[in-house]
Amino acid sequence: MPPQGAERDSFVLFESDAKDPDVITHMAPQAEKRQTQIVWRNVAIFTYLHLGFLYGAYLMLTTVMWKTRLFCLILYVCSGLGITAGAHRLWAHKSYKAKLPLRIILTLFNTLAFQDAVVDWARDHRMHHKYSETDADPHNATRGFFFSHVGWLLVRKHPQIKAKGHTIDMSDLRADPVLRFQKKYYMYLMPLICFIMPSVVPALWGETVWNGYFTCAVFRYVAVLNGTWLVNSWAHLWGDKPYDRHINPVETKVVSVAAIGEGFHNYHHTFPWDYKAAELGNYTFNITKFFIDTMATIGWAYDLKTVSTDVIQKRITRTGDGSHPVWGWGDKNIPEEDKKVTTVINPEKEE
Ligand code: ST9
Ligand code: ZN
Ligand code: ZN
Repeated sequence: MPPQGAERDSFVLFESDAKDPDVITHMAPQAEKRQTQIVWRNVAIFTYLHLGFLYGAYLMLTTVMWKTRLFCLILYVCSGLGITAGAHRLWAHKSYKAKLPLRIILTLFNTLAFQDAVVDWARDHRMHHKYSETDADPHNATRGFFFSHVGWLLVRKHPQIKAKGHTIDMSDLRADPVLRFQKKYYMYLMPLICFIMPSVVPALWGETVWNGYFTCAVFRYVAVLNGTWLVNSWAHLWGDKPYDRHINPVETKVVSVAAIGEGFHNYHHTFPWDYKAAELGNYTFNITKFFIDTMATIGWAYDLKTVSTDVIQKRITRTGDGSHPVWGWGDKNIPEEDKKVTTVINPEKEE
């Protein structure tokens, strides 16, 4: 039963509850006709960056030194971790806690990724979970692949985002001095860490600054952006839903590789507080889990939250689509009574 009256505004939805008609009336209505105001400055910047990405890819395949290629890969993983282990799992979801040295490292990695200050990123991301697939979700995937991938960064935000924004409590992150420092000096830190440092460091082993800029800065930056955006687009459109078939997010290994462990999105939207952002967290597909586990062994990451196998199994049998490799419908271990209470959507018609 969702809370009533004023309390409802701070009620965090479990997304499958969105089927509840009482909750639906409370959620942001889908505007029949949306007025989109294109931000041409962003269109120009992202066009330039993507052309630079293509040129950087050409240099990566032809003239750059092996050390530069390796450095580019290391920067991809580090900036990726700044988003996955930092902005996403640590700060937006608080799925684990981090000691000061780790918070500083993740803030540096996060600035290397240039996806705006953590407090702003996490505010949009908390909106994405609370108001998933409505106009108050910044990258509402019901508006199609392009909008959820990059289009949402090319237009003014829907008024519902600003109207519902006050329901998101950000006081925890605003209280962190490391994040306050990042936000305050972002316009200096970001160009230095994301563009200047990756361009000049390769000069140490004889690479040109030109090559360093187009590969380790532009190519790497745009690659990480697209890896991230795929979680909003592809991972909300095409794949299996073993944990909750009522929501749009899916499981996709392709996106998991690009997004270093963030493609298990049906699981993540079902259990957003799990530090693995996946049920099993196989290291090949979830480098981020490997990183957090490693930090935990040296004591810099602690209070890692996860979900018990029992709870996951019950959820799979109650709301999954039957595609789970262990507890899918083909599994003899599923109790008959669980199968009886399961509704089959669009059942196959008998000839
Ligand atoms: C980028 C972000 O790319 C990507 C995020 C992706 C998230 C993915 C999540 C998936 C899970 C994790 C997977 C990780 C995988 C990683 C893989 C790595 C290998 N609540 O925004 P403004 C209010 S960034 C409350 O300007 P406009 C607020 O008052 C790329 N209030 O709106 C605000 O003022 P302030 C680099 C809100 O004017 C005011 O509105 N960055 C909220 O409509 C104005 O806000 C860029 O390119 C809210 N949520 O402009 C910048 N939002 O902030 C792109 C707003 O002072 N962005 N308000 O409080 C922009 O240029 C603009 O935001 C805009 C909208 C044009 C898009
Ligand atoms: Zn999502
Ligand atoms: Zn999330």
